[in-house]
Amino acid sequence: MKNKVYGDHFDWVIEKATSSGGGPPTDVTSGIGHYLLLKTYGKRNGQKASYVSKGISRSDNGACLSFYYFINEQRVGKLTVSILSKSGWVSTAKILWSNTGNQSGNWKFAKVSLPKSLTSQSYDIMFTGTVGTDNSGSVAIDDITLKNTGVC
Ligand SMILES: [Ca+2]
Repeated sequence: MKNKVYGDHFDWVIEKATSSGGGPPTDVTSGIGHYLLLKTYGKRNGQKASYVSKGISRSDNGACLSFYYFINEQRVGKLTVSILSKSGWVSTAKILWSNTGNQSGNWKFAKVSLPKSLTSQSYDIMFTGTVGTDNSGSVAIDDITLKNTGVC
């Protein structure tokens, strides 16, 4: 995965689960592990950070992306998952999934089907966090899994 994406404003950070770090107090994997965190504190409404895979091989059967996400309050921000695919010189981004705040302080599970029409050439998955009007909360992601054996 790479963190420096053209046009975004800041970076996701890998953070250890703690009750004092501003992110969720536990991670999904073990409770005391790490997660990807969008630190919204000090950022402005509309600022973005993107995290992108490094070239996923094509799959003729489609793929299934799953992950856990955490958006602890309303107005904190938005999480968007996009697929970036290349056709010749043209690169297109298509939004596959999006969600905003008010997730009541829990980790939620998400599953996204990638139909074979989108995976017939190599592609990338991009997670984008956008800061909302309330920058006192946080957005986090954990346990990202991609299965290339078919849609979900
Ligand atoms: Ca974890």
